[in-house]
Amino acid sequence: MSREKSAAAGRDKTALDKGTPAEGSMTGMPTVSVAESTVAQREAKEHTNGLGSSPDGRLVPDSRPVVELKATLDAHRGERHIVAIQNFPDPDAIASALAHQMIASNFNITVDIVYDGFISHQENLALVQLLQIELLHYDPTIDLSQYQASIFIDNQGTTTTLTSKLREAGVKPLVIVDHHERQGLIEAVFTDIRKVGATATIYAEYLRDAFPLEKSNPQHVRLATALMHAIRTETNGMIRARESDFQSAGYLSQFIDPTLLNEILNVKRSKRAIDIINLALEKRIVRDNYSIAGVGYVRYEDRDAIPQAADFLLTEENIHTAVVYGIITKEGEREVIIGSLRTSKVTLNPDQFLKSALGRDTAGHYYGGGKHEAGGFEIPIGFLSGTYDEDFMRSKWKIYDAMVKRKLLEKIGVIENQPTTSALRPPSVLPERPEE
Ligand SMILES: [Mn+2]
Repeated sequence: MSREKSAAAGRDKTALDKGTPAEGSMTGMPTVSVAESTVAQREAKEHTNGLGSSPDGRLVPDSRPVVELKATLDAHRGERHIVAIQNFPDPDAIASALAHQMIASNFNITVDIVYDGFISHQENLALVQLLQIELLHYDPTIDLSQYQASIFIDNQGTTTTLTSKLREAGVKPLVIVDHHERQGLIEAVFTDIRKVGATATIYAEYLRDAFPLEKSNPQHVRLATALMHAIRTETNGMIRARESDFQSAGYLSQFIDPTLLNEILNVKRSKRAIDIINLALEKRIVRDNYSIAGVGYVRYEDRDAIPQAADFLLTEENIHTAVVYGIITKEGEREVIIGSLRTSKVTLNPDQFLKSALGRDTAGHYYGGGKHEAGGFEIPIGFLSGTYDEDFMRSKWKIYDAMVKRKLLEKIGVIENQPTTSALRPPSVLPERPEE
């Protein structure tokens, strides 16, 4: 317990490393519930009636991280802070940052929530829009030196490219609140890193203990709804939740707007995304444990459904690699083939695979690339761009579909083993075969 409790207290590294001998005997436990200490602390709080110090000197309310957070923020009254969230913000980062913003406002601290990447998932866009959360997308015109301190929430500086930019601008880390493994890249004045299901769990606890929410305050209702959504997504719908996550969710449940939560969850399962996943299932061809699907024309807004479909195809038995692609259409913009690759095969390097399968354009740029376990590609349609009659659209898709499929199958090495056309022409892919 000592480890987790110290981590919960977030005081400093020495406290974390030392532990006391008496408690040390318990550190053999693989996981320790922070919630245990929370409950004990709450009992202590009841005994001591608030924030007074307890004579036994152990589980005093003052040891709660929120007390230290308050003191830290109090020492920085009236300042302007930046919350740096990861480059691809997820609900946990977004909701927790919002909670921090609201807590900091009690100390007249202005907080900007900034990310240096993309919000691409439909569900996250819905969260931001429905809950009226103001996120700033970093661009170089933002003068980072205007901030007196940086706050890292749901990350420790390793998953945001703002870390180095902030360092260069001389902005010092003040607060780190996270639930990932300790990464040690940056040091802050206040650090609260705990092994709980979500950062939102920690912020919900801060709120419960020191900044109580009110049901009549619509801002509070939105915040509670965002935090609840975060805990749910981070714990796979509470399946991986621990006691502390349930406690936080229990507290939040008094304030959430179920309709709003439902709306966010429904967007996550938007019909169009499901349709595209369905289409990928229908159109997929399976060769040597690879699953490949061309899904035809996809609206720009639904672009994110392509990686989701690839993720889904990967769940099929005996499939180690899935590729899904389609032609993205956007009014007034050039058409482009967008593809996603997902693999669970350790020896397959998505970057190399896509580069060597698809090659490069006349300017020498590769059409595709990737990282560990995932990759993507973009192939401009060029001269054939534009929406015309149905026949033309169908022919255009067939040509591109056949070409992409052929390149991938060649790379996999299955295409030489059989007549080209049979590999390219599973009935479901090309239902009406033109006479070529
Ligand atoms: Mn998280």
